[in-house]
Amino acid sequence: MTVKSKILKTLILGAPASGKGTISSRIVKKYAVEHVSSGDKLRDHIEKQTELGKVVKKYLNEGKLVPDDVMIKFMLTELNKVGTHPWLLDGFPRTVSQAEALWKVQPVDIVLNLVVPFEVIIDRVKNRWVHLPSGRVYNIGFNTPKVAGKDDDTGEVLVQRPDDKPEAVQKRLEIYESITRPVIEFYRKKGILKEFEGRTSDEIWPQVTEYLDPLISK
Ligand code: G5P
Ligand code: MG
Repeated sequence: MTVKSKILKTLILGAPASGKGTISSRIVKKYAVEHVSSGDKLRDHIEKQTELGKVVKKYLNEGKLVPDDVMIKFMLTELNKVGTHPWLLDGFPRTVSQAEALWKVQPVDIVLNLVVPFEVIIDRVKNRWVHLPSGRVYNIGFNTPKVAGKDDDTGEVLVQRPDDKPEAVQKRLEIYESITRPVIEFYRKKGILKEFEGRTSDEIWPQVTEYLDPLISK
């Protein structure tokens, strides 16, 4: 059942492939919030070969961060488009400068941080398949598509992400450790951080609902 949300502005943080997209899609199904994923939006621009897509393609393919000035301008514009509807932001902010810029214009209410061991992550990206137009993700053996290589809803083709190649994954995890981890501390100091630990999304999901349920009006 979809219920009306009292939570207006939520962030989901976590290392690359920690399950942010997976947990976000469950949150969206259960609570009335709009999922805004920076990575999905950037991949859509790359696919459509827009001006922004051309600028950011190299960064994504190599697993590097898109420069702050580009990201801040892009994501604050995207959030404005959502207006007053409650949102769940995934993938942004991932530098302290981005977190500060967001805080100035849109202070968030709660921050969910997914804590998944790196060895689990490295194993799982090898089996990831994505439907680019919708951002739906599959993992062979976890949520295997009904027909191999095809999206369950549209039947369109699934692809593997260029940044899921081992060298790009390594780069993303290094960047996460050095540049994104301080963002967790930024929100811990604000007193709005809640952490969820587990090796699978099914282990993490009940913890998330237990935390969110009392914050939601039925
Ligand atoms: P993204 O797109 O934000 P990442 O690296 O943060 O990319 P990613 O890879 O999208 O995060 P996720 O959303 O945390 O991962 O995880 P997911 O997709 O749900 O799950 C990963 C896989 O595991 C899936 O196949 C899923 O089915 C599977 N899975 C989930 N749970 C389980 C489980 O329990 N068991 C198993 N076996 N499988 C499971 O950013 C991409 C790039 O965009 C740029 C950067 O270049 C970045 O590298 N970018 C930014 N640059 C600068 N600033 C920003 N703010 C930027 N935002 C994006
Ligand atoms: Mg994602």
